[in-house]
Amino acid sequence: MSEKLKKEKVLVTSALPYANGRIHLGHLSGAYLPADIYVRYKRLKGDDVIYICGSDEHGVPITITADKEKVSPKVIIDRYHELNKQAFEKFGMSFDIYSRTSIPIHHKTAQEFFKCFYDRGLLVEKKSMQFYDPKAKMFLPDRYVEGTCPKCGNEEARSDECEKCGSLYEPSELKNPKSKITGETPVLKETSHWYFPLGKFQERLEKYIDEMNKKYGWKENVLQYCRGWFKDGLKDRAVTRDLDWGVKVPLENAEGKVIYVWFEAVLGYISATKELSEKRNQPDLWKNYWQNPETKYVAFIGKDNIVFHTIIFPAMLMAWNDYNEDKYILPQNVPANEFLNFESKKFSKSRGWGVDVLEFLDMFPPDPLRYTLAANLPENKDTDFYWKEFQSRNNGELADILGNFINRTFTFAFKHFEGKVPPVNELLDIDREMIELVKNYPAKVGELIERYKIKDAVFEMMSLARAANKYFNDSEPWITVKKDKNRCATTINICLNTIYTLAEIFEPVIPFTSQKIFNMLDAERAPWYEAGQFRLEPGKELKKPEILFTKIEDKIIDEQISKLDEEEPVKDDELISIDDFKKIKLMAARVIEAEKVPKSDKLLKLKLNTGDGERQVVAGIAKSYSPEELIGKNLLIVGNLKPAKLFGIESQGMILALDTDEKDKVKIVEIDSSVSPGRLAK
Ligand code: B3M
Ligand code: ZN
Repeated sequence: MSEKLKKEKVLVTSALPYANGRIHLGHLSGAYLPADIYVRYKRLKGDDVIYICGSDEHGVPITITADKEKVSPKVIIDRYHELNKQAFEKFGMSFDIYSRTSIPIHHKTAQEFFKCFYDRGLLVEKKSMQFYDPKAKMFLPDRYVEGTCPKCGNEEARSDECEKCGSLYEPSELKNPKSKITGETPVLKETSHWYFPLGKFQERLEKYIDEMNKKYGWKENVLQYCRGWFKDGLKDRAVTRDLDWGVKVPLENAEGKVIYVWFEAVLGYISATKELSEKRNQPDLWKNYWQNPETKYVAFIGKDNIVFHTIIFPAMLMAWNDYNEDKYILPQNVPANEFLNFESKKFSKSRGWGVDVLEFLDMFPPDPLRYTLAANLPENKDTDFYWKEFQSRNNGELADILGNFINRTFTFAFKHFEGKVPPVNELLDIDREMIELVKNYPAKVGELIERYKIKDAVFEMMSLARAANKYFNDSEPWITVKKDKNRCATTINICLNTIYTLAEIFEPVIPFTSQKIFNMLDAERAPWYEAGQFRLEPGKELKKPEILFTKIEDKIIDEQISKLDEEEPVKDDELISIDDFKKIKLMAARVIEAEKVPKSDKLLKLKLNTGDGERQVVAGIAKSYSPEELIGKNLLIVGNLKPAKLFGIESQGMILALDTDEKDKVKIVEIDSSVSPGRLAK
């Protein structure tokens, strides 16, 4: 049997989304749609696949949402688990199970791992200083504290992790910490936690990733990320938290402590598979995948989850395998995607930017969305969802290329061949070329999907539809039908068989439409690699064609775009009092000198006339203005800001500038040149 036809045992997981909000299009492009396409292809290929997902229902993201709404975490997880499950279903995600981490099986599994490591003396108990909010009377884990990242200066860094530069640090290293509950500056107070000695696994992890990469080709973005971690050296990681929502630490004297959400969430993949085994009444099912060295395990995630899937989870499994007879397999590949933005900006729930999946699917069918997202997956760099692109992919590609080809072929078959597959007669070169082309497509597309080049695979799928239209045009059946009906029959036979192949290779991307096409052909799906071999017998009756794609009018898209311009609502907790505002001294200042700050591409050093004298201000506007064009301009500045050092240069104020649609570009607030420097805003 050739390599590609060998049946594989495949375990696929997609990151477990937090059940604290609705999933949006960005989530789909990161960890879900690519996995679903991969899984659907693998199933058609005949591989033995299970596909696992579920809600991540513990951790601070959940408790924060619950606190905000003043309800229990249970209310939040029940609500969003249901909503997200529905959204995935409507979108056509073909999970074998969509489980949740609040179920008893999961708690038991996570506690077993913890207990095993604890009993073998692997976990180290350490006292440490953690942020404590004296007003709220509680330890503040992770995201309850915000401050400035000690590594990159990001002002919205979490207590132990910076999303911007990806570094992890001790809470005590965070600068200017603030409690998210009370807004107070928290104090550091002693507590004790158990630590997993990640450093002990560094050598083995490096070897594991290296081997997997050599054998299976890991993505460059993933490798880069891991190398960065190894270079810094892996450190002990606390695997417990002071919190009461989560999986309880299974030890005496551990009241008020739960297992760190990441340490148990990754095990959620295993517990979900156990739940599936129970549901299917096959108790050993999960072991057949997780503890079977023949299994190929692929973990689909977004880029912010890389370290947990390539380093922490594998280290946990290695540790388990060191002490137990029943050994787990490790991920064979972790094809993490970058992010999808929405109309050039990050998705943001709080700012109301972006569309969630259920909202989208209330307006449009799933397949055009699946196709648009798949054709533009952030595989190597961040990409964007644009309404206009969605429209043109639907109208110009799905409807005009794929839909049109199918439609005109069916119209011919019904009008001139009684709705039956006509016979093949003498073949000309043009026919032979088309037959050959079609035959090779499943392999071409399949190989790309195998290598996680899904975007390229989608491009190839549409190329076959393009080639099919060209074949139809070049064969001129509207002429041959009058002059040489045998010739016309051959053309239509080849077109119908091409439709069969299209229905199959497009199935992973547009499954709902693919099903309709198979219905129209009144045919069953073939094994993937046979889908290009002309399988429709002459004489076979066809079913009446259905509408496959509906064009989306400009009006509908313009409506969506105009919604974007609506003002973002200011929420209650963002309002400030007039007294707060009065604290800020806004004043006019004129630029007298300007120069670039060496080694920085963002900063300019300005000397300003402020009426009462001169001041030096460092401003992040170098990407928008040259030093020369600023001289003489009258600006608005914050005049009573505490001086700060930027790149070692003192800055005695802040220039006001507005953001623009272009990344890194701002517009300074200029004021009338007749206003003298030093004038105050009232
Ligand atoms: N819930 C983070 C996220 O939703 C986290 C993933 C868990 S995967 C085990 O992005
Ligand atoms: Zn940072």
